[in-house]
Parts: sequence; structure tokens; C-alpha cells
Amino acid sequence: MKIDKHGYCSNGRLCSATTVFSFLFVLGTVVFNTPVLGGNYPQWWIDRGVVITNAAVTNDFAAVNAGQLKWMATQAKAEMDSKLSGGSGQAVSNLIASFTTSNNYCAVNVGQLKNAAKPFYDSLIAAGYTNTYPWPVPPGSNCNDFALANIGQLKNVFSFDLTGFTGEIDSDGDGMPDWWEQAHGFNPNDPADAAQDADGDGLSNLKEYIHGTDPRNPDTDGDGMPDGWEVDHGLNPTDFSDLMSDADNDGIPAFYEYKHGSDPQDAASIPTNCYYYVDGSVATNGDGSVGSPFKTIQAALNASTNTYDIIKIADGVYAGTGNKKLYAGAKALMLTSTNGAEHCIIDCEGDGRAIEWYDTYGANNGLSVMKGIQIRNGYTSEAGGAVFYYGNGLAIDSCMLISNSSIQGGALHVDWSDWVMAIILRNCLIASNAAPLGAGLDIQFGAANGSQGYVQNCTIIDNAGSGICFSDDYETNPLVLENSIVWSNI
Ligand SMILES: [Ca+2]
Ligand SMILES: [Ca+2]
Ligand SMILES: [Ca+2]
Ligand SMILES: [Ca+2]
Repeated sequence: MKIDKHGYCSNGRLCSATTVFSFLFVLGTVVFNTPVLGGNYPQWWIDRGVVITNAAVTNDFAAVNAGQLKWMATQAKAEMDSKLSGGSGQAVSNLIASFTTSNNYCAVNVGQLKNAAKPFYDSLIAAGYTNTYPWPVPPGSNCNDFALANIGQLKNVFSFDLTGFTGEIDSDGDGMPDWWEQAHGFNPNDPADAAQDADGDGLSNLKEYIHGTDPRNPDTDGDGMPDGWEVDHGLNPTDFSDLMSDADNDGIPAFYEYKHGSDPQDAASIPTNCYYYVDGSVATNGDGSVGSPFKTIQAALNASTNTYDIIKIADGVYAGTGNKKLYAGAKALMLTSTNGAEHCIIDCEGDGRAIEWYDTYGANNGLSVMKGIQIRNGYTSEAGGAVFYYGNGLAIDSCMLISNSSIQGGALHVDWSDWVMAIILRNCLIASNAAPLGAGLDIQFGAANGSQGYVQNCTIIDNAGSGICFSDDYETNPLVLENSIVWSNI
């Protein structure tokens, strides 16, 4: 067969001709005691490109190399993930994740082939597809693990066919199949564990199975709201970004409802004892109560002492000292307007940015929110023309960031950090900002794995430079762009 630099054949697949295929499995059975397949082979081999039938004849007596084994294993995982409700399992995922592109030409011996195939069969056995490995047990009883494996043997080991397989064994009849119980450390022969709550998140183990959540993790999606609370309140325990949802349209994000013990499905239920009011039209600065609001936004920021306080700003154009170059430090709080971003405007007058969060000590200052606020004409010779954020989590919802500029992040700069971050922008207009780097948004995730970034339902338009600049030191954390327009940013 023709081998490319990765050790695969010319198109990365095992080459085969149907005519020789049945013959080759005879060899496989010399060592592995599974049935001969005859001339048939699983459809998924073709569907997933494991074999091609119009190429050069495969010599199934030839030694298997590591590249071929990795390709077969990767496709087998995909097939199991698509056909088994429990998927291929964590051990298979770990195996595939450990694959590199090096050493693909190295020959594989029988012991190595069995070692790679074992987690697949562990999952197939747990799912009830089979009850045995396709080789003699104990290992080595009638085959030589140090012998070179051949292509026929590779095919034989991965010849399982899940077409039409529906069986899931639930030995104790508690609604949780054996494979799931075993995967999460429960007893597949004891129905009592179905009603238990192993992680104390308010969701029984059975309900964790039903909702696809982790029964050993009280917050499967890591959005700060426990699995049980999310299910009880109509949220999705496997969706991180719903922490900013507002199902009851009371203006309070689900995450803030959770933190304050109010109901995200009931507009009559809102947080209490956490508000500071701002109204720039009052004659004198008050105490921040609804009847005696502060005159400036900074006065409210200074007064806030509790995490997740809510600062509510009356309609108006806010400018001048106390309403720009705002500093929130490490405080996690929510700035929101009374009637939306069209009516609540911070005008920076080309002198400084609107607001900066800076959490000197780094960890876990929580999620700050800006909702329904317009920021215009911010300018700084540093980063973040309208907003500079250095902390644990920021959500900007239903805001308009217009005509701001800086050297990096014309509207928003999220600064590199050492800890996990959450950044969500939703329903925002980011327009006519400017910066040499990230004219609209400049978002940097730091060295911690697990950061989450979402840009949802946003319009990022007419910014002078790139619309979005995103970097992630860990190189695995995504910035998810959904239902958004990124247009004319040059
Ligand atoms: Ca069970
Ligand atoms: Ca859980
Ligand atoms: Ca969620
Ligand atoms: Ca509510």
C-alpha cells in the first residue's frame, strides 16, 4: 500500500480490496479467537473511511504501524460515540487524546494492539454488546504478545458492528444502565443508589443520568449554579452560557437570581437588599437608596460592599468627574440601567475610559455584569477604550459600545490572567471603535484551563481595525461566536 508521511495510506486510510478481505481474516483468527467475518465488514469502516475498496490491494499479512492503529482507533471511537448512549467512555477518550503525530511508522506488536483495543472492549462489554475480549484471556495464553501485529489482526479486533444494537443492561432495574453506574462508581446491582445524591447538588443520581450531568460534580457546566438548582428552575445544567439568561424578563440574570435566592422564572421574585441607585439629575448626592440616589456612578461603586450588589442607573447622559474613569477594583457587581442602553449613556468625552475592573489578587472575584448601558467616546493611550477588565468574570449584556478608542481593544480589553475566566457578551452593539489591535474587542485568556468565552447575538461593525482579537494562552479555551454579525471592520 502507498503510505504517506503519517503512516497512513495515500488518503490516510487502510487500503483494502474486497476480494482479499475475507482471506485476510483467516489469519486474524490464528491468533485472535473471534469468528471469521467472511467477506463482510462493518458499514462504519466504509462510512468513516477506515477502508477503501478502489485502491491497491492491502496486504493484511503486513505489519501494522502505529499510524494505522491510531486511525482505526480514532474512527472506532467516533462510531461508538454515535451509536452507544454511553459513548466510547472516558478511557477511550483518554487514549485518543494521548495520540501524537510522531512515531507513526513504528510497528505495533500484539500486546500493544490489545492494550489499545482493551478500553474499547471494556465499553462494549459494559454496554452489553459482548461479554468477552476478542483474544484469549488471560493475555498470552495462546498468542505471543511480543509478535508483530498484522493488518488482518487490526481489522479483526475492530470489526465490531453496532448497527441495530439497542440493548442497554440495567441489572438492578433502577433506571441507570450498568455502564453508567460503573463509569460513575455506583453499584449496578443495588437499586438504592438511584435516589441518592452523590454530589449533593439537589439532583438524584437517577436524574443526573436522565439530564446527562455528572453525578460526581455539583456544577457540571461550571457556570456557578448547581445542577439541581438549574433543573428546578428551567435552566440547562450542561450549558455554561445560560448564567446570563433572563427567562422571566425581570432584568436580573439567572446567575444573580441564584446568588440572591430569587426565582429566575418569576418576574415578581427579584433580589432584595442589594441595590444602589444613581440619578445624575438630582441636585445633591444622596445615600444611594431609591428615594435618595447617588448623583454619580462612582459614588455607588464606592458604596458597594457586598459581592453581587446591583447598581441601578436612571436615564440620562453621564459625563464628567465621577461618571467616567470609573474604578470598580475587585468588586463583582452589576451595573444596569432603568430603560436600556438608548437612554443611559456614559459619555467619556474623549478623556479616559468609562470603567475599569482590576482584581489585584486574582482569584474568584465573581461575575460582574454591565447591562443596558451605552458607552461613547472613551479614549485611553492604554488598553480598553471603554472597558478594561482584569478579573474572574464579566458579562456585558444589551450594551452599546460606540466610538471608543485605545491601543488595544477599542471598546473592550479583557486582560490576560492566571485564573479561569468567564467572558460573555450578548445582545450588544460594538460599533465605530478603533484600535491597532482588536478595534472592537480584545479578549485574552490566561494560563488557566477552563475559561469560557461567548459572543452571542452581537453586532460588531465599522470598527477601525480587527473586529475581534482573541488569544488564549492555554490554546484550548474557546471564544464561541453565535448569531452575531462581524462586518466592515477594517
Ligand atoms: Ca442500574
Ligand atoms: Ca451533578
Ligand atoms: Ca447552566
Ligand atoms: Ca426573577
